[in-house]
Amino acid sequence: MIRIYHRRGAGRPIRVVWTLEELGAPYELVIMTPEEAASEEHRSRHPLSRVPVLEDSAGTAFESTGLCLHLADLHPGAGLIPDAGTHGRALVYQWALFAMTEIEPPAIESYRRREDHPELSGAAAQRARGGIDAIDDALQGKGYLVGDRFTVADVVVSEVVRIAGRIGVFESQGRMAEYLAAMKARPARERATARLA
Ligand SMILES: N[C@@H](CCC(=O)N[C@@H](CS)C(=O)NCC(=O)O)C(=O)O
Repeated sequence: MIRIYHRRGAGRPIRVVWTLEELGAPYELVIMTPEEAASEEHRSRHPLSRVPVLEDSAGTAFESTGLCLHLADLHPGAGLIPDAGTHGRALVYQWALFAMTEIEPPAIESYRRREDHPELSGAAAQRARGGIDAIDDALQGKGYLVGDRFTVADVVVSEVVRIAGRIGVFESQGRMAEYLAAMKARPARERATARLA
């Protein structure tokens, strides 16, 4: 049985729990207090004491996007990820890693520096918005990022962009607002939200 470690209020574990819900795979969710997340026990699961962490009979693993990709791979029949070696698979890697490197870090930097260094914060927000604009362009005429079906890239990208919106780095409108609303309304995401509450 897969076990996912979450800390109440943490924004990234939903990526993994949503993926599990899309797959219909059984899992156990451990919701830790801040003290439990900071404990030596949790540090043995994650060297920086972060969440999410996945644990199964083989051991522990961390990094939300890596976990989503891994879970999709465990259930190839579910169609959440194209076959390894295909162009579709390359695009899933492309967008998931693009969100994690080109959008999430500058968005978080912008939020953290907003008071002590507004100029740096503004420049970082600009970088994050550039990445979000690229996603917006890729969604032109499409409901999903890769091909014509929902993939794990949509989980990662929509959650990263949603966090950027929540922390005030950009305001979603038009196509991006519609995309985020459609992703949020997926029954599997709603179940994930309810489990994490
Ligand atoms: N890149 C990591 C980031 C994990 C992360 O920073 N998680 C936050 C919660 S959303 C956390 O555990 N923060 C605790 C801390 O920074 O001490 C991932 O995507 O899994």
